[in-house]
Amino acid sequence: AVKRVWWKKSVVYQVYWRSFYDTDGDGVGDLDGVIEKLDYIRGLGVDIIWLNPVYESPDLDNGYDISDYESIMPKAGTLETLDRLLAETHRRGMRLIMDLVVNHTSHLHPWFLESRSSRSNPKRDWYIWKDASEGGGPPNNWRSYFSPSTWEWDAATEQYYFHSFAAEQPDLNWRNPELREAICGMMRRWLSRGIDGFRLDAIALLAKPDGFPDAERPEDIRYLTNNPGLHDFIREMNARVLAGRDIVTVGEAAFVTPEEGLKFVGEDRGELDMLFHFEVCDEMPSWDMLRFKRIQRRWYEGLWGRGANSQFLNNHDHTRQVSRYGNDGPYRVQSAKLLATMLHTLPGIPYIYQGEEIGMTGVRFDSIEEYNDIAMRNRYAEEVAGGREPAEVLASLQPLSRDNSRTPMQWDDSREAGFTSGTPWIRVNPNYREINAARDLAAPDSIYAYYRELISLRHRHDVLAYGEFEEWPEYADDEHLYVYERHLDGVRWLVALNHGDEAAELIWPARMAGRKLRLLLGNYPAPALGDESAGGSKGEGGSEGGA
Ligand code: TEU
Repeated sequence: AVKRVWWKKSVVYQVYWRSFYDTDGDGVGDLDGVIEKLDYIRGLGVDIIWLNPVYESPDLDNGYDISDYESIMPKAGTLETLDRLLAETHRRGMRLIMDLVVNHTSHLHPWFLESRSSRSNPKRDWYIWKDASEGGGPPNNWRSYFSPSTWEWDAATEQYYFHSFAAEQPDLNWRNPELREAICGMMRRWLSRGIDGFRLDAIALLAKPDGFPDAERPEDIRYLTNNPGLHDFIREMNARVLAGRDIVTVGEAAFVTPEEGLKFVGEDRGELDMLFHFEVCDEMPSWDMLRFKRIQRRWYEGLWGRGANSQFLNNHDHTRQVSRYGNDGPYRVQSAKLLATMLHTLPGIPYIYQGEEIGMTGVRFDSIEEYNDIAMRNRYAEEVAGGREPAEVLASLQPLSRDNSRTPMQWDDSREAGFTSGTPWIRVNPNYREINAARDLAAPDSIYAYYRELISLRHRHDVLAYGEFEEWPEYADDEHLYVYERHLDGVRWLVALNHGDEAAELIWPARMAGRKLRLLLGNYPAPALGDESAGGSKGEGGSEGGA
């Protein structure tokens, strides 16, 4: 049976605070802004807030380059502001988990400044240093996520240091026990402050292979992830920090299969509670119904009853779902509701990325200068340096640029969408006059209202959190229709989704004859359900239901 625990009935809302709400007019969102908007978040019925990194940082990768784990970046606020945000979140019956980046630090972190100061410094081994290869170049041929090589030359001590991301983000050496204790101590102090858990950044990268052998195909960077020893580190972190507490943890685990995913979240593993896998976001650039169904089947079979999964299609690293996987044109509202229905009724805990609940869309800026994302800017520079036509490089990088999701939250149709009284750090999406929270809050059939209803259904009924998942075989190979049931203790909910551009009729299978159906929620005017399936008692909790 599926283990029952509070966070499985929860919905998580991700706050990318720098783009959420600016209260001091510097053009960057801040923690006071998050506090001011807590009622808006609570209005959805959200249970948990995931806050992107707010720690002291030079901000080259928007906070994912930490230079002090135990102070707050001034543009976000202070430790006092954070404590107030925590108290105000708890007062509203919500919890807050912090994003934690322990695979690497900023190159300006004091630990790294010491480590790079000399080969004999006590913290030298807190990072990964290697001599040049025979030919004088980098120790191996690996690419990093954000640059052509994972190795950066340090002239002062004449060695290379390792970085999975930008050169300004040196990887920590998790083989070093002192380093591990320093991280665990810091995590314990954050938990003592009252936070409710962590989102663990790039957690699948902590272990590196012995000897850093060359890769067959350097461009396929999965060699950075899931190396031997990884789970020893996570199990040790659990034993020394996480175990026995009323907290929740979610690990970002790129390039994992369901079998590997179970190692992170298996209830008998003593590691993490749930994970983000990226089979969709990393490996399905545009909507592919059949592929998505296969992915969902594999993860259900791999995890259900043994560990928890998340459900999401966008976040601060992936472009807006209604643009990438839906329709952000004339059918934007229906499409946003369709994607939400799917994410909130498939097995797993739903994560809402700020702005998704009002159907915010991706963006197309005119020049590379208007983009902020270090990953995109580094790649643009690399491709242009390699001789590709700049306009063509820009066009190729725009659809999946992380900045698509990082434009400011669109609060209303006043200047800068009500996000700031100053100049925003990144341009507001020009469609804010039509797409904004004020408009959705005023409209009973808005996307925001629909999300609130979906979340309420999850809270009022156990079937979404704990019910089995069963596709209708008649539609298993349908390219447009996704039809499945969730069932628990006699309650059966039918979800019928049409991802296609054409209207479609749901053929009622003979095996379902006599089954009564009652519409719970739909992104269209309540249909005249055929007489063979209509009927059923009005009101909540009937034995049949359908979204
Ligand atoms: O992202 C990690 C990362 O870039 C990959 O795991 C990628 O996100 C995954 O394959 C899905 O596409 C995290 C943060 O979310 C990101 O914002 C940071 O830039 C990065 O780590 C470095 O800290």
